[in-house]
Parts: sequence; C-alpha cells; structure tokens
Amino acid sequence: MQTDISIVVPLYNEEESLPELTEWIEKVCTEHGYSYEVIMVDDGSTDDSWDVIQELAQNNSNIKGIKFQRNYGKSAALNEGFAAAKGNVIITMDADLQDSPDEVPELYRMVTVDGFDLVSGWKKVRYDNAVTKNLPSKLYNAVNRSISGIKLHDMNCGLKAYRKNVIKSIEVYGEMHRFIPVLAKAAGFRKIGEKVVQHRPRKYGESKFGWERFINGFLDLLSVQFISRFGKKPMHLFGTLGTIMFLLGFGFVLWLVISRLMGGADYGLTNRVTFYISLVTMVLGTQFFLAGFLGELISRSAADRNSYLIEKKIGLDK
Ligand SMILES: Nc1nc2c(ncn2[C@@H]2O[C@H](COP(=O)(O)OP(=O)(O)OP(=O)(O)O)[C@@H](O)[C@H]2O)c(=O)[nH]1
Ligand SMILES: [Mg+2]
Repeated sequence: MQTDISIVVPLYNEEESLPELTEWIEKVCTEHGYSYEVIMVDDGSTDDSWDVIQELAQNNSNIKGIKFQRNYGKSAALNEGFAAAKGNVIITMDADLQDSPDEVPELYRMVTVDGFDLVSGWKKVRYDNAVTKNLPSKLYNAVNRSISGIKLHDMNCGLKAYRKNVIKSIEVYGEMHRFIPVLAKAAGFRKIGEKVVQHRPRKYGESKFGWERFINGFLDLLSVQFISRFGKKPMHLFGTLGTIMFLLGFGFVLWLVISRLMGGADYGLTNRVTFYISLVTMVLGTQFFLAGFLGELISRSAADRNSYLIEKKIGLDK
C-alpha cells in the first residue's frame, strides 16, 4: 500500500512535546484520510525522548523511530529520515510544537495538486526574541536571497514539504539543512514555493540554536554556492582569478621596466610601490592556478563525477 505522507521530525531533547505532537499529527491525518508515517529521528538526546518515542510507536504503528548513538546534528537526522521515508510527499517539522500540524493538508495539496517540488514554510509572524532572532533572521534571509537567487522569505524554516524524488536525489550533510532549497535548485528542481505558516511560541524545553547560526549559515551558503557552481569545474573559478591576478602583476612589471628604460625613475626598482604590487599579484595568481589544478584532480577522482539526475527516458530501460 502506498503512503501519502511521511512526516520527518528531527529532534534533540524534546521529551515533553512528542506525545502532543504525534497526537495532533494523527488527528489531522485521520481527519483527511491520509495514509501516513511519522519518522522521529532522535539525535542522541540526553533526556527521555527515546523512551517516549518507543512508547508512542507501540501504541501507533504509523510512528517510527531512528536513534543515533550520539548527536550528529539536524542535517544528519534529516538525511537519515529522508532515506527511510516511503511517502509520496515528505514533510519535515520541528519537534517543539512551534510548527503546526494543521499546515499539513495545504502543504500536501500544494505538492500534489499545484505541482510544487518543494514548499517552504514562512513564519511571517514569529514568537521569538526580536533582537537576537527576528532581526538577524531577516537580514540573513535577505543576503541568502540575493546570493542564491531563490526568492524565499524564510529559507531555514523547519516546516517544509517535498515531492519524493526531490529528497531522494539530494544529500543533506554537514550543516546544509539550512539550504535544502539551494541543494534542490542545484539538482534541477525549479518549482519552489512558499506558504505562510503559523508559528507558535515554544511551550516546553529550550531553543538549541543561538546566534552562531547566522555566521555558520553564511559560511555554509558560500560553500553551497561554490560547490553547486564550480564543484565539477573548480579551474573555471580559480583559473579566472589566477589569470586576472597574474596579468595584473605582469602589467605592473612591464610598466616598471618601461619607465625604467625611459629613465623616468632614477631610484631603485625595489623602492617603488608597483614593484611590491606586481610581486604579490603574480605570486597570488600562481597560487590560484595551483588551487585550480588541485581542485580538478580532486573532482576528477570524486565518486560522483559522472552521476546525473535523469528525469525521463524514452525507448530505453529504466
Ligand atoms: N536532529 C537534531 N535535531 C535538532 C538538533 N538541535 C535542535 N534540533 C531540533 O530542531 C528543531 C528546531 O530546533 P529549535 O531549538 O526549536 O530551534 P529554534 O531556535 O527554536 O528555531 P525556531 O523553531 O525556528 O525558532 C527542534 O525540533 C529541535 O529538537 C540537533 O542537534 N539534532
Ligand atoms: Mg523551535
């Protein structure tokens, strides 16, 4: 039998919220007649989350659990949950009851009827601290939009819905859970939408991410952009930078030599600013080239150097 929806819930120390969350999900799904599964990924919680999950699973066969030996982070949890998911639509949701299961039907409809590959939640009204969370988050999302070119207001929202082949074709690793839309876009999935979702104040437990998320997030965005644009052809970036640098340096050298020959400067070469500029730029240019060659060597031996995502075939075996 087919499963309509897989709800993947990554969690870390959320024992108090889980019973309420699963009860609510169950209510929504039975009301709408969905066949569903809830996959709870306990990321090495140090409280009793796993015991709670075991108990919930005993009483409801739609509830499944994965427990990590230690804490690996939200990306790892999502990746494992995605691998296990059987549903046609996969919905991710935070465990802390800040995301409302009442959003599930509309998210499901947007993927199955409107044809979105990915729908991201947008917490338009937030119940978090304005200074430490909301303001930085707005700024961060604006930078994100301009660098990635994906017009989402709230890229990091935990509540998202995906068509099955989206999550089966991307790998979420490191801290990349913040950029799943960027990964999806890089894999060729274009229909990315957003839905305003309710955000509720945290009822139990405590927040797990602080301000460092913005710095780490920004660095990760640069990596993900770099990898998706130049990951398979690093020389195109480093070679261009290297050429520009080297030519710049070489131009300065020529200028130095010519002006010397014309007798323009009668003091020593090493006393001139241009000498140092040309020295630095030529050395840097060579370094860029080296980085490019090394990058090419690495990407040439990467296991996925020839793996493509095939959407359809005709007249050939699948
Ligand atoms: N798997 C996993 N999940 C985590 C980890 N840290 C937090 N989470 C879960 O990620 C979700 C969001 O974490 P929160 O601490 O609520 O983050 P927040 O600061 O409240 O963020 P908002 O909900 O956007 O306000 C919750 O379900 C957490 O249990 C972790 O290290 N691993
Ligand atoms: Mg939260």
